[in-house]
Amino acid sequence: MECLNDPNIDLAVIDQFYTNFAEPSNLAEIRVQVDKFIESVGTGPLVLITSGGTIVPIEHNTVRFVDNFSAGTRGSASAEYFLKKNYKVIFLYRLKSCEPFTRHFNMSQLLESLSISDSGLLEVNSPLGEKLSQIVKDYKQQKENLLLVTFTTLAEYLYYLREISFAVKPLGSRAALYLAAAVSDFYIPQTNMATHKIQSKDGPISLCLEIVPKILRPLVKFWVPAAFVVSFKLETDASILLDKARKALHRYGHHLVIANELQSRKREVILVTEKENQKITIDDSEMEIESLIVDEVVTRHKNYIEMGRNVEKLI
Ligand code: 9Z3
Repeated sequence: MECLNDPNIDLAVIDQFYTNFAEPSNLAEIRVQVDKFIESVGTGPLVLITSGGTIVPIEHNTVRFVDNFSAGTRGSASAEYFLKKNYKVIFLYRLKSCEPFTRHFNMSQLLESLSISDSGLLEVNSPLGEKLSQIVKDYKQQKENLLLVTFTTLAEYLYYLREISFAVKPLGSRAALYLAAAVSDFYIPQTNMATHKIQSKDGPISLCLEIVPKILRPLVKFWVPAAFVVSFKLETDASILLDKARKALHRYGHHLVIANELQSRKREVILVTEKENQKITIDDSEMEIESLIVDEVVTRHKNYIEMGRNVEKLI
């Protein structure tokens, strides 16, 4: 355990951990897309948002897997608010979880709102019509500023997160990471995994899941050392939430932990920094808490960039 305190060993432990998983076959292709997107950033800010839950397969030819509750609401809503604040957004999200813009309606609502006129033209009816035209406008205006990358498994998430972090590193403090995905803390090493669908005729099974090391540590220290990093801490027991959030802040040395409790996460969060705890609540059901969270994060990110400039001037 001692060796984990040595920053160099830390990286070696994580690199070793990655070898438990096969590299996604499209990793290089994703890197090309991300690099191209980053070229378009100019001198403005960029945020990498992670969103949705990861799956942990229990068979190589996966029929069954361990999943979690995350719907990707926090990440997808936040992406839209960052775009409104003129950020370029890389949205790394779980396939089939909520996406920016399309999250506002589902396919049946869309079909329900469409009709075909006598002349054969497709028409959109109220009440979705008005909402839809605003969403279409916003989407068309922002689509060049948004890059979508999907993952499904924990392994894909881990590889993409590391690769995209390497790609955004040169942006220095202009890059922010907003880690809202609900990432599994447990995994099954490939060597312990059944190749084919496990047969029920063989009787009950027990699963032994190993602990996923905390990759926030190498991420903050090595992958994106100058970026502004925001993580989320989720608990179901409110009495341990703040303590766990503060411990995460100290352990990883990043800038902000946003603490939320499962049941109240859409109405209340607490921003935890070295100096203070700031509670954000909403009671107006029309409002999304993400708009207030993103306001705060953007203000803090701007101050962080500015602080870096002032230090540069002094040197
Ligand atoms: C969060 O806490 C997110 O706010 C939610 C959003 C996943 C609760 P939804 O996707 O929910 O809108 O349904 N994300 C981070 C959860 C997490 O696993 N954090 C790790 C931890 O708590 C640290 S990075 O240990």
